[in-house]
Amino acid sequence: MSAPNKSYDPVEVEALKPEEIERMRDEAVAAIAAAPDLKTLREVKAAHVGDRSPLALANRELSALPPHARADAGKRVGQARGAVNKALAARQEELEAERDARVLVEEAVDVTLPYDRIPLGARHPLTTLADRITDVFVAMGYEVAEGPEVEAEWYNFDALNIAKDHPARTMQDTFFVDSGRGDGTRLGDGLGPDASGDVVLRTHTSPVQIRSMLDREPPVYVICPGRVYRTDELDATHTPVFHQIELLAVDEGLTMADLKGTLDHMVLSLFGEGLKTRLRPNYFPFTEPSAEMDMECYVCHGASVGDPDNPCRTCSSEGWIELGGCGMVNPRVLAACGIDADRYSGFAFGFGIERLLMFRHNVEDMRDMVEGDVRFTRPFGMEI
Ligand code: FA5
Repeated sequence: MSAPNKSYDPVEVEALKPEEIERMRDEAVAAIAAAPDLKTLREVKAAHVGDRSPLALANRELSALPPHARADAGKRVGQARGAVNKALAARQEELEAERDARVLVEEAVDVTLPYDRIPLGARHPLTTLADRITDVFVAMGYEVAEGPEVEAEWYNFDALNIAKDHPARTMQDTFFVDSGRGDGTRLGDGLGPDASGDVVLRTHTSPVQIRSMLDREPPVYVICPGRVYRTDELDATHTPVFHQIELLAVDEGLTMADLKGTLDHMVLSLFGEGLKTRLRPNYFPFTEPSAEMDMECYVCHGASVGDPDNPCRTCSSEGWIELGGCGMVNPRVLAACGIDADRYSGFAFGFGIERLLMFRHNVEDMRDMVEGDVRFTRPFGMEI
């Protein structure tokens, strides 16, 4: 058996000659240093560090060497590759820093320049608040119902058990719509099941209850947001055009307890947990019994009552905030809509959105809501 060939000269492998390795290294380092941008550097990397690069090929030649010569040559190739990788990483960092600095300059925004855009519009806070309340009930399975703002007297008053001589039916409270015919005929003639009468700008959203019951078979669960009109002067707490939201539920076996539970759920959804509600006796012709709904003041929780040192602006130190009217639907109203009042009962409530917006968002003057000044609406953003 012949002895290992210790006289084998590694320089005979062309690619592994020391000067050849140095040349490859220097060429690679020079190309890296000359790369003007990251794209070129990527190409240089592929050419000098990639699988087919001269140093990678030289590395593969190592296995052709006898073991004793391999260590030296391997060290040289390894050092050369290390130097190239180091140069590559340094140049990469340098070029990235240059790019970042350039982007910062090129994409700089001068925030001191004058504002030259038309500000984006936003939904009116009354709309977003009405939508939020509506959503609370839609999530419970209620259907949204709407009706006309120009309404026949029958729907606005008669069907709701509001007597012909009720003060709300006078021109002091209600906007009547002229027939324009000049012959004394009334626009509402023929409108509504037994209708003869005038046409009015609806004074509340309650006529939508009537339309909903006439349009559907019970059970009826509707939520009715809408615009209403009254001959009130515009001042800090009144506007002649305002918004209400009405709720109506008609089903078998509904009681005041269902009304109270529904009210509690609404207050929880709009103001958070732990607030009490209460019902105070009241009178509405279309509900019997009727009540005013109050909620505990969500700011002072009643702590301001009798404490002149800590007055509460939200509830005027009353401890309670009045929400609106409610009650069990008067059986006469059910009957006017063809619903069997012995089998079905219902509850309803209605309240003003402007008033709710005032105490929920500390708006002090209702006129701000109607003047259309974006400085009022903008802080509400697109949310409520
Ligand atoms: C009604 O309009 C009843 N339809 C509510 C109702 C529905 C009771 C269902 C029972 C069952 P009232 O007239 O109180 O009720 O008006 C309700 C709310 O409208 C008031 O609480 C108030 O917040 C608001 N409101 C009344 N007039 C104005 C006004 N001029 N400007 C702004 N909001 C008003």
